[in-house]
Amino acid sequence: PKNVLTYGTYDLFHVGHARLLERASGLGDRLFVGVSSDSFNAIKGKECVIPYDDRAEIVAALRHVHHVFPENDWEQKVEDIQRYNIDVFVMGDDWAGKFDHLKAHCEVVYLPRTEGISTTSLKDRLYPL
Ligand code: C2G
Repeated sequence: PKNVLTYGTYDLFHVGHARLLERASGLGDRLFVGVSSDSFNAIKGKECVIPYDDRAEIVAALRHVHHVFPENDWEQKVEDIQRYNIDVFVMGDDWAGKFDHLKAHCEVVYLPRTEGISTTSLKDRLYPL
């Protein structure tokens, strides 16, 4: 089976996330998702609304997702690629080029983001500035 890997915070889960995961899953047979831990989000400078356990549970409930695990730092991707025998690494194209070094280990694919939706825009709808 062809294994696909992606990572994300997946805070306030929305259609942009769903469409990314659906397309990523279409690139193979099993989709593995590293969901950013709360501590890693602090390192990324992202303030999360929803705690890791809930974000991970939502992603794990998706039909297209085979396995969810925590992403704790920037350094674990090669290890994850090896552990899960990954064939394709996928990210939205806001990351275009940033993970090309992983081409030494697997295919690297950047998919177009879904326009007009983001966690930040959802927050702004709740609390207009
Ligand atoms: N995404 C998308 N369209 C949007 C918003 C997000 O396609 N409108 C994609 C992003 O490109 C990413 C995934 O959905 O591939 C998850 O987005 P985030 O939760 O914002 O992920 P991020 O914080 O960028 O974490 O080590 C990698 C990082 O953990 C990625």
